[in-house]
Amino acid sequence: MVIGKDIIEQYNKLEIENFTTDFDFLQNKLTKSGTSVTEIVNKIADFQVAIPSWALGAGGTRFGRFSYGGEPATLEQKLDDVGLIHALTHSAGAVSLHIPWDVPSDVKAIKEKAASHGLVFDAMNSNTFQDQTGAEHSYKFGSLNAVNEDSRAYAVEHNKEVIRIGKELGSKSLTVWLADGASFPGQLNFQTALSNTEKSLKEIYAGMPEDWKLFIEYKPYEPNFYSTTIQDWGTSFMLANACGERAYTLVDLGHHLPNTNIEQIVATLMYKGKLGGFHFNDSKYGDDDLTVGSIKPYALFLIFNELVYGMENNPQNPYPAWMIDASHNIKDPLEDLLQSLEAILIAYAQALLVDQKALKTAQLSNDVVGAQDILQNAYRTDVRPLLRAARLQAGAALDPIAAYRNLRVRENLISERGLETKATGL
Ligand SMILES: [Mn+2]
Repeated sequence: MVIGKDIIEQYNKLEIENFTTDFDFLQNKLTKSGTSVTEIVNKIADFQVAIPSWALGAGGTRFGRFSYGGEPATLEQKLDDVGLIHALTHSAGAVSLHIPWDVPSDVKAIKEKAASHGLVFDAMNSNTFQDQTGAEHSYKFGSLNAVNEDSRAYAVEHNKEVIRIGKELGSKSLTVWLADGASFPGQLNFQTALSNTEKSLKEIYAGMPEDWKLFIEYKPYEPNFYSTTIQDWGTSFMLANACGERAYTLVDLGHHLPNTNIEQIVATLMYKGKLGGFHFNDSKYGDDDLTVGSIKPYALFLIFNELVYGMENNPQNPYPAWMIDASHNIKDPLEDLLQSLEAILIAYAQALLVDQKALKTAQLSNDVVGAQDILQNAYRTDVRPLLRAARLQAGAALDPIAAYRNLRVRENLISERGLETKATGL
């Protein structure tokens, strides 16, 4: 199924009157306070978030998985699904592949398919957290940190293979997330594990083309429940520094212990020029991988406030790679992604509304009340008309979920692909 611009235009006609009323009201209000609405709308329209290839089917927990009809069974179909999301939102212009779940059999055809939907290939993701059928060495007791030299070499070689595939597709970065760690005290020597990981990452880094970046993801626990070798941003930062200039830390929102001040981590990394990538999701307790903005939208806004500040004030930091990293256990995966994109752009737009000059003045005079008011004035602004304006000018849907439902996209996908399909890797 492909959604043409003409069809979206028809749906937009149904909502244009309400949109215009809301937009005019907000535009007047913002213009009076000296905000350039056009500039903000353009920034929202430019903001593109990568969709990972594993997010298009139903996810699951260790208790099981409830499949969703019409799931994409092939890489081509996964690209088609991202294409649908991009057509409706104009904010999902990239896809992030997972190897070995998405090894392209015909690179040229895959590149053409992606281009036909206006998609580029963002960061490649390697997988050394599970053994594949016929694997010569096991990752059961670790991969880049393993005491077994063969497992380590095997994991490094896999990452080099991911780089080779990514190069053919036009990707420019590799994300490494490791499950490596220990489930019990005494199981491994922390220092040896860290030193092995550093050596392995350096080998991978040396295997990257000159114009590639390495993103090192961290996570405090799970699947190992006693220790994770790359447990926090500090460990990732240290390893990135050991690798070199083009190695960076990647922040995944769900990879923190409860109540961690993630916005401060973002600020610290951008100050040091080392925030390379960002994975969006939301959580109540742990790495819950829920819809972005569904549990802690204010925290998301505060994080975006630091991201916006960093993008404007830290030329030493590269423009971060954005990706949604969530699991859709009970929602239609595509609707879940549409909701997540909306939440990301709302937080971004609100952060763009923060009066940075006034905030600085308040901070310099220790006006604590004033500083809080400045942030919350932005947070409490209903910025949704700005998102709609950005979509309207790009030929996307004013209300993506309404359009998705009206066009009966899921029903169409089920009739094309059947009820029993299963996305690879899930
Ligand atoms: Mn992640």
